[in-house]
Amino acid sequence: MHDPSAPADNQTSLVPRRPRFPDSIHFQGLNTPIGIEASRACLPVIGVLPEGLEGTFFRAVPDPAHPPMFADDNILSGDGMISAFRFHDGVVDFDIRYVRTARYEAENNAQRALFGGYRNPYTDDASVAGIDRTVANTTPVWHAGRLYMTKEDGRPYVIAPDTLDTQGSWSYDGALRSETVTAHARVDPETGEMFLFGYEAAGPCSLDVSYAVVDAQGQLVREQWFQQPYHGMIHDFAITQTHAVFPFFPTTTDLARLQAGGPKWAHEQNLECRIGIMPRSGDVSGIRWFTGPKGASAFHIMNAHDEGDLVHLDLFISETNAFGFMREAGGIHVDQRAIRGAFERWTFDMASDREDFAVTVLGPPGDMPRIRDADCGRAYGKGWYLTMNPQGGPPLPGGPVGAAFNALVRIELPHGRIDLMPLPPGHAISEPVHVPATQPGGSEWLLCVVDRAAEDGSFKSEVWVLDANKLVEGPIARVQVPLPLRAQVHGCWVPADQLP
Ligand code: V55
Ligand code: FE
Repeated sequence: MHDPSAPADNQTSLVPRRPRFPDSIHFQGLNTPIGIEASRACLPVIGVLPEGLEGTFFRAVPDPAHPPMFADDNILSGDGMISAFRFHDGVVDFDIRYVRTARYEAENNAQRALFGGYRNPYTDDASVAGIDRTVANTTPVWHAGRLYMTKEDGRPYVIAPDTLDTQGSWSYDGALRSETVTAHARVDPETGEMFLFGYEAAGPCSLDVSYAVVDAQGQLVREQWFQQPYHGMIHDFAITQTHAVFPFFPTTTDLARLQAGGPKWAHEQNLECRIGIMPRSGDVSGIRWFTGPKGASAFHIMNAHDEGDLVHLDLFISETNAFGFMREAGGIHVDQRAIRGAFERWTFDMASDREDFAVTVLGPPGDMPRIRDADCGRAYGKGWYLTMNPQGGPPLPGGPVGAAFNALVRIELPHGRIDLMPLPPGHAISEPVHVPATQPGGSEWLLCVVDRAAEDGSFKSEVWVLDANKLVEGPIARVQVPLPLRAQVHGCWVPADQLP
């Protein structure tokens, strides 16, 4: 009798049992899925690790454990992995693990993707309805002795810093009402308080934004909600010593579009940006709204600070959204390399009732800024960020916009010297973490992953140790990593004396 399930000929038995990863920039180059959990002590080091560099560099990468349900999926959907580079006693130990989110566990049990499009629950397999769909892939956050992995579409997961075991989703013992928490928490260096917000706090496409404060002991002490002016994405925010600053850029979502299976975000070039500023310890009813240029976009803020009645906000602006898939969903078709931008200071006068603000250019375009943690919310003298050096050859394919940065900037502020550390062609650099000096006048360092394309198309990854004030001298030490590391989202440095 004919068996309909039998292969028709030998050919069909060669068809892969699983779908493949899609043929797009989100799964190629530095974005090639790796999915290897590993531990390795005493990585090879070229050069000499500086004395006093004791602590752990944690980093977050998205790395999809299964081929996605849809071919137009993007890198921001990848399962969160956390890695640790543990610097101690002149050696570096390395671990990398998946975050065991509820979503990771469900898909791991099924051995296939069950969650659908990027931040679109209406495209999920019916079997996972109601299961937390965050992938916790954006920033490792350290506060009050707790390590979190965060993503702006859900609540954080708590991770054991020594083993990288996932300890579960975190809601401050049930005190947190918001369904979402930003990946860009801000910690006041003097009070130790952590400031959080979450947009879509009441669920996908809700206009509710939460604003919360966690005290230095790790207790949630305050949470208030306000309404955002439109369904915009809010990736980062800022605090000063007296204000909280919420910038909204016109990349918007739409419930009907999601229900029809469409994309989460579309950039709207004709919509203005809006900036809400309130006393950071005050009531959300005290929020003041300012209006900025149409179609402008920013993901990351370097810092903010007060100067009398003025609030300065230093951020990386581009004239449209830097993510191709968010532009294209909004019908905007421009070449990635043609998009103009700058590192700008936006200055808001809280004493006047004007809706506009002053703009000053501080430096060349870029993103992925770092400051000394001790400078958060204060007037500050320097910062670091990544940029694109046009003389550095074609950028390596990788990261969410499809082109990896190839140079590091040190800038003295507000209008001081700018140093550039360009990488040789075929190299990519990830956002640095900053390691403060351990004694007054001592050296401060930057640690960052540098990826190099090999001739066979594979990648070699290293952690570079740089003197934060002598970038031109290049790396003091290069730590060789046994695996290619995917493009980093964000990282953090935890000094050894704070670790268990
Ligand atoms: C960003 C990253 C995300 C995300 C939304 O860098 C925005 C911006 C890694 O996840 O979901
Ligand atoms: Fe970010």
